[in-house]
Amino acid sequence: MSWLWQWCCGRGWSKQEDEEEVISSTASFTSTVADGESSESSEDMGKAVSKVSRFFASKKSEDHAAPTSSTAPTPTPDPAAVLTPASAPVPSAVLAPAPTSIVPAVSPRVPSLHSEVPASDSSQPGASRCGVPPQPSTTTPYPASSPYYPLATPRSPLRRSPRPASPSDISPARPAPKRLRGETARYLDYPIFNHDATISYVQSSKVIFIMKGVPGSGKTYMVQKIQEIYQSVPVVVCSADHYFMQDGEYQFEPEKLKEAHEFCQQQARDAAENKNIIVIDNTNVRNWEMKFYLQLAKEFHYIPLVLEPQTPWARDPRELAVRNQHDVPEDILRKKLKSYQPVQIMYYGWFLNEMDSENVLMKAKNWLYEAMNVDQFAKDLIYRLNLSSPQDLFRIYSRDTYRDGGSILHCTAKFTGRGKVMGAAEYMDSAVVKSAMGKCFTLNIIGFIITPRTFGARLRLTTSQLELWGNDDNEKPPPVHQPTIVNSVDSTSHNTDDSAFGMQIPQSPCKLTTLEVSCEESSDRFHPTSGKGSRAHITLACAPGVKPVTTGFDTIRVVQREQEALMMPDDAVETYQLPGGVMRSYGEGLWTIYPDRVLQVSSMFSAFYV
Ligand code: 2AM
Repeated sequence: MSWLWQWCCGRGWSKQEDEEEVISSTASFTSTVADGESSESSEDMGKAVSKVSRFFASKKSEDHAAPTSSTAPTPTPDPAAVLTPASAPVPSAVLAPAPTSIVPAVSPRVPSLHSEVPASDSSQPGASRCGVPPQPSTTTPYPASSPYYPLATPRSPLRRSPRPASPSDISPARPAPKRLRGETARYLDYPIFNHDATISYVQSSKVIFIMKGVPGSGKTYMVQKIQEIYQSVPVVVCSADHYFMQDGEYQFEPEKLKEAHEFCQQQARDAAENKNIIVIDNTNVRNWEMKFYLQLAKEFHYIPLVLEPQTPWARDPRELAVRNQHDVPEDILRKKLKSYQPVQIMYYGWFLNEMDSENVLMKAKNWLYEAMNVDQFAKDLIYRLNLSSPQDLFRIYSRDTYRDGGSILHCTAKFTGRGKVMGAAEYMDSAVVKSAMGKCFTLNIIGFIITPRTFGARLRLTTSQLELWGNDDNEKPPPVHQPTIVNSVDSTSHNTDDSAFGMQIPQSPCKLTTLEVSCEESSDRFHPTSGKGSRAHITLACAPGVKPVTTGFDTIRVVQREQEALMMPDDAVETYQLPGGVMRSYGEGLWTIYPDRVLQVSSMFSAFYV
């Protein structure tokens, strides 16, 4: 504990070295204890911190007002119309009220989402071939302060005061001058900080940033940057440290660490009701510490993004000891680095916000209704799934097979299986993947694939998306097993209404970004993708007992059939006209819809963390 005592008494407090010091140091305490270090040392820490607190109390007059966080007023509904397949006679079940989107404020430096996002990926084939019509957008300014989360950003009450250090208090081995914090700014080369389309998309979505890093690595500096850049939308910073802040004073009680973390979790849960951005500012040295927040993200439809400072010294204990603003000594940092677990990722992909997820599901469902009007399609699926009516199909398909209960939609770019899949390590370490984390991309949905097992949206990836594509397009699909549906009555137990694979989102701060874009008639209509990236899809729903990965295999089968069909006469493949598109049957229950228009939707490249 001598380091802390030295820090309190010997070095004095300077106004320059502000809140990062305090928060980071407490983060160090909390995770030190959480990491299972001796309770004796925690007690020592507690005593030392009490001394710090008493010292702060005597310095109260120097305290600064805590920075405020912003919050949203009652959101304004966006009258954006929901697009259905062109001139489709919509069955009554589809005539649900169009979802309204809630439009958060857009930062003055960032143009509107619709003018920005498609332009961000102008290299993509879809964007260059298809004009993107401008879409009206409304903005709602948010007030600058939050009455609800006074502890959300209470970083400045504790300040160092100028106090001459006695030479005996400072170890001569430890260099006294700190590195300038501005230096950390050089390593903030992340899309969430410098890519306008991404900033705009994050402002219009629900994102949870989970910080991970040992003290001194630049974590807290990143949090401050997030607050700065996203100040126009509700951002809530949650930290176990906030629990120990009482009336502007830090009062650490080691025996209350559990409560502190529960408090942090409650803060996050409260914020998850309606805030755009949640930041979890804990050290998260071990992965289980993030578990609650990842679960929260799934439950409340947030896109998760774990942020680890990429400063060159982030893993260098000697350098961290110099840089951390609270004098955590090298040996403790070394221990922390030893127990530091790399993030575990099940898969990487492009994730849609909840409003777009709901909207894409609804549009897809409309296409399914259209397909139902084709007698051959209805009969084929009824026969293969042993259904008693076409409507049963809507009850059969669901998103229940997803572990997370089928929350937001995503397109898997690379399945890494916690790093165990071949090529996972190379993929995770590649510069292109690292630099794309958190970046906004426009996805082009060019069709739908319907089989007795799966219902998927098919994508055509752009050049920059293909760079991130890591799945095997030539993977041999396993033998087809038709799902066993005993009878249509039993099947209703899978889903009880015909909106079974839709999402029920009563209110959301997310903005709808889906756009339908007309395309020129092209010669590749019936074989729009092949080779790299041709497996790219979004699983919309699966039949009972069918795993989502099957959608990818069904997509591979369709691509193979399309290539085979190229060698056949035109009329060899059954083709049916739908309002706004064409449907084809490739046999064995493989049906494909080729819409006249591409459905563009924004997404964030991130990961499914475990
Ligand atoms: P999906 O992309 O078709 O939905 C969790 O299982 C997620 O990982 C699902 O989204 C699933 O497929 C994807 N997935 C599972 N196993 C996979 C595999 N072997 N290859 C590619 N994606 C896989």
